[in-house]
Amino acid sequence: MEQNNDLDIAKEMSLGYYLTGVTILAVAALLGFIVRLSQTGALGNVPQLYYTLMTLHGMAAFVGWGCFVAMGLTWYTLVKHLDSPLHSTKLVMFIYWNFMVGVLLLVVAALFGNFGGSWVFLYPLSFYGYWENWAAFMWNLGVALAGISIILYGVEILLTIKKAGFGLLDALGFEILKPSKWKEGEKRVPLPIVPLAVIGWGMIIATLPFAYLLVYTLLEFMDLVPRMDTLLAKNMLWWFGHPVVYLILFPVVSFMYSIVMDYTGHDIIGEKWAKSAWFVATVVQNFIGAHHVYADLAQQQWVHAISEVGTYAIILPSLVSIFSITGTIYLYKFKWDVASSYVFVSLTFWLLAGMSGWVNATIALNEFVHNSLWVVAHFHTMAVLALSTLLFGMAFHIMDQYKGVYSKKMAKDALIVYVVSGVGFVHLWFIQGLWGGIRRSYRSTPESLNLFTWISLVFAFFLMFGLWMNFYNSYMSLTQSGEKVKEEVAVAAD
Ligand code: HEM
Ligand SMILES: [Cu+2]
Repeated sequence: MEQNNDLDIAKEMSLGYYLTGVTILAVAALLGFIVRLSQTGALGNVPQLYYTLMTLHGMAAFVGWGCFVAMGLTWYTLVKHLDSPLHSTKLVMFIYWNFMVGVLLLVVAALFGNFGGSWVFLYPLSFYGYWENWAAFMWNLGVALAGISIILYGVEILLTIKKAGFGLLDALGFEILKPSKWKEGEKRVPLPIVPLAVIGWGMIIATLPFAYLLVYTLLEFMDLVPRMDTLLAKNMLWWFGHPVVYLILFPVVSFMYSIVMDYTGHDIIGEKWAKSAWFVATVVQNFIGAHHVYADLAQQQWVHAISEVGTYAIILPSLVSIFSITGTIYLYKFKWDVASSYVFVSLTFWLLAGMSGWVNATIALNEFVHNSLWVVAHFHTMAVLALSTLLFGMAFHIMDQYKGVYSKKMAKDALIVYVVSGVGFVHLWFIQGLWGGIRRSYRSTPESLNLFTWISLVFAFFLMFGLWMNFYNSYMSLTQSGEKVKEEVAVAAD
């Protein structure tokens, strides 16, 4: 009874984060559409509009939706698989509200102060834009607040695991080194907990250099410190900037394990292999961010080399997980429903997006695609088709056990609308990128392919519409009632 209560609380926490995040996504998708439209020239010559809305779109979609919802759905997953309560629901509430204050500052900085330094706002860009100084200050402060929430998220995960009686090192995959743990009937860390522990630990480490950079920038705005070395600043940013992608991906893998376990009634196959791969991620995740600065010739060669090898190594957890999950679905009877359909699509695009990522990671190929629209295509394939899909899948899975899903049919239709249009949308970018189109350009590049931009708008519209269908369905599921309740009402009316 006690346990059920803890799970109910975690469910409400998770769905609260989710509903907020999906609302942010609904707006972010509209911004993305306007940004793409502005590149055609249809709105006139509007570079500032493009940069400001692109900056807000990137931050809102990636952090306000992706990271925030991945964080939110973690609460349920922890309690469910650890069979033990959260360490502190007060901390979970604080993380939420502190993050929201950060979001508010970001919105004000962009919409009222015109900040448009892109979502990574490479140092020292904050000091040199068409925007007001106060706006850049507020933007840096907003990101710093989100950063504090991210660190606390990591802390809450680790403390919850500890509270449940598991060793932290074991949860990070070190269990594979202990033969005694692998005897029949031994209690081991549940597999869905492992990616959560890895990202919890990873974010505590990686956010620190970034937080230093943000605080330094704030002090520099107050003329209290001199200009920092810009290459050092870039490395500090990317130390965090790469693994923050894992703040979405690793929880997504955890949710995928969890859903597949529920839908097959079996554990994921190859547990030891999967944990070995997570062990690699624990070690390597914080040493590869410099693959974002391959083009900086001032960087030492050995840093480039380590980043390339490390990036290849971090492919392991993805490959092993894709294999284990697919194997589990193949071997056991899999129930096809809303969440499982989303899992299937997510799994497919995770593999495909990984392939274009491998191109980016390879220095000899990166030379051709660096800062081109190819990169934008790669990360939208990942963010929209692989990660967002599964966040929806997991949210519907939890909603199903809450008041029910308002319309399962709509959830499945939305998946079709959004996948078909998403595939079209990203491929026009892939083509433009290979043709020399550069990213973050307020006009279509290459100019000769402006028609491609126009065509991509048709796909963008349906993509946005598909996301809105999920937004509407989620909102109705949580505020009105689920399908089950609807059916009961229909029966009562008969
Ligand atoms: C309807 C859906 C979407 C549309 C129409 C859209 C459109 C766009 C456009 C036009 C850009 C500018 C690319 C360039 O010219 O360099 C962009 C950038 C970006 N998008 Fe999206 N996008 C969508 C969904 C998403 C989602 C779901 C995410 C993340 C979860 C995301 C994350 C980003 C990021 C991080 C950037 C980079 C911003 C920057 O460079 O500062 N987008 N998107
Ligand atoms: Cu990266």
